Amino acid sequence: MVTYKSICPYDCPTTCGLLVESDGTRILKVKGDPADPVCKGLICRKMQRYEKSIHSPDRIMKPLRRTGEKGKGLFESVSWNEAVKTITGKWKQAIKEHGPDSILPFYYSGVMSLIHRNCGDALFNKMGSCELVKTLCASAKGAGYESVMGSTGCLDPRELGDSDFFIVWGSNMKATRLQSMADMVKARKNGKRVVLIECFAGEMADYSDHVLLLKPGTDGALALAMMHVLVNEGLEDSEFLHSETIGYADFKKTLHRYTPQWAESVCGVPVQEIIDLAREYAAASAPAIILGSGNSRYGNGGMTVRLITILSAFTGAWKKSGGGLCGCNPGGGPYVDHRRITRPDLRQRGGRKVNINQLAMALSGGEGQIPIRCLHIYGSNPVGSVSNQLGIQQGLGNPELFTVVHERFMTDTARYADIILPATFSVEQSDCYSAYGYCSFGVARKIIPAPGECKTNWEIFCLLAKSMGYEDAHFQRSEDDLLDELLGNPMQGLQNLSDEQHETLQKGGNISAPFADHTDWKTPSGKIQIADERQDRILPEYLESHGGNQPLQLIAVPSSDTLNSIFLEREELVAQRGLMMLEMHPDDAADRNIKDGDKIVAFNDLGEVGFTARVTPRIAKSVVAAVGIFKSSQSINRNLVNALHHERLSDIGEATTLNDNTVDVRLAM
Ligand SMILES: Nc1nc2c(c(=O)[nH]1)N[C@H]1C(S)=C(S)[C@@H](COP(=O)(O)OP(=O)(O)OC[C@H]3O[C@@H](n4cnc5c(=O)[nH]c(N)nc54)[C@H](O)[C@@H]3O)O[C@H]1N2
Ligand SMILES: Nc1nc2c(c(=O)[nH]1)N[C@H]1C(S)=C(S)[C@@H](COP(=O)(O)OP(=O)(O)OC[C@H]3O[C@@H](n4cnc5c(=O)[nH]c(N)nc54)[C@H](O)[C@@H]3O)O[C@H]1N2
Ligand code: SF4
Ligand SMILES: [Mo]
Repeated sequence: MVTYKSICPYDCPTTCGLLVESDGTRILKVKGDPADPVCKGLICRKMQRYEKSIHSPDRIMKPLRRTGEKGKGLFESVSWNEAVKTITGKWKQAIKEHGPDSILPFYYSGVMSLIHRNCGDALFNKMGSCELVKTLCASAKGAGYESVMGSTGCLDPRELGDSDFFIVWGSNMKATRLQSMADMVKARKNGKRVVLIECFAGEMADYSDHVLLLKPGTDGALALAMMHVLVNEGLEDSEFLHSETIGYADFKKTLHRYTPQWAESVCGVPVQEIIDLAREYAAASAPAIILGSGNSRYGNGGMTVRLITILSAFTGAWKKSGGGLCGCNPGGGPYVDHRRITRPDLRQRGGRKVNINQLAMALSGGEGQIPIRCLHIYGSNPVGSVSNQLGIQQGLGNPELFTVVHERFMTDTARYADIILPATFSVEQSDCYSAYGYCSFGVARKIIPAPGECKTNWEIFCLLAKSMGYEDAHFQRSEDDLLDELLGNPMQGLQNLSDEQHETLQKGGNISAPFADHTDWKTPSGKIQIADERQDRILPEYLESHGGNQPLQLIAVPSSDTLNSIFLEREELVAQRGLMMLEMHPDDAADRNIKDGDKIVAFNDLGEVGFTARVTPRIAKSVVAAVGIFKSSQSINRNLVNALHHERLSDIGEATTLNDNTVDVRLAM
């Protein structure tokens, strides 16, 4: 038995280092690597039994061809040769009849390693197909932060040990940022305070000294009122604001409008709590705002993040180690040249842009639009994760659409495939990783052979390219060759490595990059941009979210026991998570005669979804929350929460607005 170093491949800010025991064909045990610079041995419970997922009896092991109605999940096995010939035959026909814009590649965050996540781009660039706009997660947050800070790295979580006050602004860190919790918990034991700003406080309430519950999508009002108080009471760092920002003088003139009384009427947080929070924030020397992504998934999400980011500059917090805003990208890279993977140079025509959040719309076609005839899905489960589930299922059910799904399990999306291709796990492939929440980079080589007839994303795109007749040398290499090319042509983040770090990358494992300089403002103006000339609204202001015509606001939040729709194969995690619940406030439940544990239906103009009610005072009034993504077989009426999500986009960043929907709820009959 040998122990190898590996890296967690999932969409989580950390890319934890793993120690993996193997006998050469199977993985026997997985644990956190104590020597890993980021996770220091602490991994979540999901990955502690990773081998159970890898060797799950439910894995798809062979290429499959549909035999029954779309969506029913009836398939027979076919050879790889047959599967590849069928796919490229359909592609060639679609290109001939409708042009390459009739082919839509679709992927998101199933695997986050750099080659296997992105390698399909090279083939679809060569083909000139549609281009997917990949804004399913936190693009409004990215756009809002970038407007103010450019590409300046955010506060590095490794600095949180120096912070003396914490605002956890809409993040269930225990589930989604476990490794950033330790310093905060320690600081709290030493008397430092943690304030949580949430719509649904859940498990983080136990780690906070004070919880502010607010109406969804109104955080911008709270941030504005805090800045109003800071200026009113002379608590802002005027010198910092004048020397390090642009637009402060004009912005300051607008702040008189945003009184705490006004904010209370918008976000529901009492005046005195707003004033106290502003004072406490100003009294701290190195306060950290830890920002989740939830409040950016609204029609006003980009503006909300702009305002919170500007607030983080108001008291000069960024001057101190531990002060500033954490939860965006801390920088440190780029480490490798992505273009060597995605090969934009192979594209000879601009493809039609399709926003990932509007898959249903794209599949339903429209007047004058080229119909999507071929859909190629990998590393994503849109039936469970993308807005307008019922619209997506209708689109996938179209007999004229040819769908390929490259998957490890029979997901709700795979059930609609014409061809399913069996995919691999991270330990069955070689790749490199860069964490999006830390300054780190790592390499993990293949440990065991892929079981059955499973193939990696890279292997499949090479086979498909060959069958399309593309002779580019790019598609004739192994993934290890491509990985060596990436490492042999390092970018800025890998150029000054120590011998020890070189050796780590050679053998496998994560290296930690130095702290980025958070006061070297990497913006077009060279300053923090309160005013941003590139925006429609040059000066930030309060914007309303999309909202809707139903009385309850619905938010969809991650679960501790799953990662989006990953880990649904793990019985113990699924059992621990329990039924598909809808969290609701006691007053809202009482108004509807609903008791804890009742079967209920949430509905709006898009659809109806069956849930079990969980009545809790930890949620704001008039808000309901659905925790985690489920399988349709776990749902009372086979619909999932995203059957209630519209396809509307955010103000900037073209992002999902999956938290910005309204519903009403009734007892199920
Ligand atoms: N265990 C686990 N870990 C995960 C994931 C998972 O599914 N499970 N998902 C991974 C992915 S893809 C991502 S993007 C990341 C991070 O994902 P995030 O989306 O940042 O997840 P959370 O940390 O739960 O933060 C979202 C929080 O925002 C709150 N919220 C919603 N709307 C509002 C609002 O208007 N205002 C305020 N103040 N709060 C609001 C929700 O109640 C929720 O607690 O996590 C990753 N890690
Ligand atoms: N209701 C609700 N909806 C959400 C969210 C939520 O919290 N609640 N979260 C949102 C967020 S933040 C995100 S990022 C998105 C994520 O949405 P998606 O990117 O669709 O992620 P998953 O639903 O986890 O599906 C990933 C699929 O990739 C497969 N996979 C994993 N590794 C590989 C591989 O190496 N090769 C191939 N071919 N497949 C692989 C997995 O088996 C899994 O079925 O969902 C969004 N949608
Ligand atoms: S899912 Fe996140 S916390 Fe769990 S091991 Fe992977 S990177 Fe670490
Ligand atoms: Mo995400």
